[in-house]
Amino acid sequence: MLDTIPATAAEASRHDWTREEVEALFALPFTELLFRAQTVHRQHHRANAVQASQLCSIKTGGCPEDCGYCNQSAKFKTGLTASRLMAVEAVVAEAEAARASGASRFCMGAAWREPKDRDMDTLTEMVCRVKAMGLETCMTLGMLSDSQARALSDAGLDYYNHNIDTSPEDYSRVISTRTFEDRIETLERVRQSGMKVCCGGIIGMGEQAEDRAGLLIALARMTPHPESVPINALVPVRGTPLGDEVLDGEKQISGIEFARVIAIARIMMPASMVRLSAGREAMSDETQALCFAAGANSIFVGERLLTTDNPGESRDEALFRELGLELF
Ligand code: SAM
Ligand code: DTB
Ligand code: SF4
Repeated sequence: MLDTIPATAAEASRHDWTREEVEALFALPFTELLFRAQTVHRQHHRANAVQASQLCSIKTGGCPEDCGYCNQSAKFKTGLTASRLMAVEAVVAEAEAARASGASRFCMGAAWREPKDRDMDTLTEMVCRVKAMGLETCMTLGMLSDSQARALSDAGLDYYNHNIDTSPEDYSRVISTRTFEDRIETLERVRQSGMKVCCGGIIGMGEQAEDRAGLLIALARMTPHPESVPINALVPVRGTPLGDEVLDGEKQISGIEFARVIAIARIMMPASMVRLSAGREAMSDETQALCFAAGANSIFVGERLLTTDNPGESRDEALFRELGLELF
C-alpha cells in the first residue's frame, strides 16, 4: 500500500487525491510522514523561513451566522462585546503597528454573513491605504457577490480568506445558516476576480478522523490549490456549542495528531503556504516545532487573533530564536 503514496513534489499540481491515498498518509508512522512532508517542503519553499501575518478585527461580534465554534455569533452568549465597523484611520494605525513589529501581511476580518454594499467604499479604502504602506492585504468578510469580489480585487486586495472549516459531510454539524456549497460559490467568485485564495479549516472541534481527510481532499481538489491554507486548532470558547463540548469533555486532540494534519496538507498542496493559525497560544513550543518540521511556513503574529489571545512578540521571538527560524 505504501508504494501507492506519492513521496515527492512531482505531485505539486495533483487535485485527484483519493480517500484511500489520504487515509494511507494518515496511517503512516509519524516519523515517516514527517520525513515525506519535510522533503516536499524543501522542494518548494525556503526550509527555515516562516511568513508572518497580523490579524485585525475590523468589525467584531453580533454575527447572524451560527458557526458552532465562533464566539462572534449573536446566537451564543460568550460575553463578547459587539462593535461597529472600525474607521479607516484606526485600521491604518493598527496596520502601522503590525508592520513595525515585523508582519508582512495584514488580515482584516469582519463578523458578517456578507458585507453590505454601503460598506464597500470604506472597505476598499482600507485596502488601498494598507497596501500603500507596503503590506500585503487580506480580508475575510463572509460571502461575496461578484461585484463585491471585483471591487476588492480592483482596490488591490491580495488575498481573500474564506474557510471551508471541515469536510462537506461534517458541515451541517458545525453550521446550519449556510451550506458548504455557499462557501464554494464565494471561493469561485474570489478566484474569478483575480485575488489569491486563502482557505483552510479547523481541527479539534469534535470531527471524526475521516472528516480531517475529507477537509484536506476538498481543499486539494480546488484548482488551483489555495495559495494560503490556514490550519486552525479550535480555540474553545465557553458559551459556543463546540467550545463547550471540548471544554467539558475529552475531545481535545493531541499535538501529534494536529501536526499530522499539517504534514498531510503540506504533501497534498506542496506549493501552498500552510499556516499554523489559531490555537498557538495553548500549544507547547514542542508542538509548534513539530508543526514547522511538518511543513507549516506561516503564522499569525501579535498578542491577539481576532478576539482571542495569541502568543505575542516576546514568546515568538524566543521560540524562533531557539528553533533557528526566520520570520518574514
Ligand atoms: N465572518 C467571516 C467568515 O466566517 O468567513 C470572517 C471571520 S471568521 C471569524 C474567520 C474564520 O476564523 C472562520 O472561518 C474559522 O475558520 C476561524 N475561527 C473562528 N473562530 C475560531 C475559533 N474559536 N477557533 C479556531 N478558528 C476559528
Ligand atoms: C483563519 O483561518 N483563522 C483566523 C483568520 N483565518 C481570519 C481567525 C482565527 C480566529 C480565532 C478566534 C478569534 O480570535 O476570534
Ligand atoms: Fe460569523 Fe464568521 Fe463567526 Fe461564522 S465564523 S459566526 S460567519 S464571524
